[in-house]
Amino acid sequence: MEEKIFFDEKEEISIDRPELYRVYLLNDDYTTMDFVVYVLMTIFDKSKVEATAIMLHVHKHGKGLAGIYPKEIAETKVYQVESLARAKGFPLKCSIERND
Ligand code: TYC
Repeated sequence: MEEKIFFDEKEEISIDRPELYRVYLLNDDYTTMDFVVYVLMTIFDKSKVEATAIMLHVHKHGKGLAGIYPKEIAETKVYQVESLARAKGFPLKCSIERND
């Protein structure tokens, strides 16, 4: 997304802003609450209090926002979550949505 910023009539610069994507965690019946809190703290840099609140929101409502990032970083977060979960035998999944 390119945005032009005008300082006065003569001066003009262009800034490239990356498109941002929301990474959601999805609920399931098998991943433990402790593991979801651990994922939110280590991969999404949440405090224990924030991570617990997000995990409980996902548990109750089906999905919850873990973070908002440029596309490549969002995709990397999903890869990190899902491969760590798989390695531990959990079916935890994420989804990504453009943050319009
Ligand atoms: N529903 C899971 C349980 O009862 C906990 C859970 C929370 C799983 C959030 C996934 O993204 C998730 N153990």
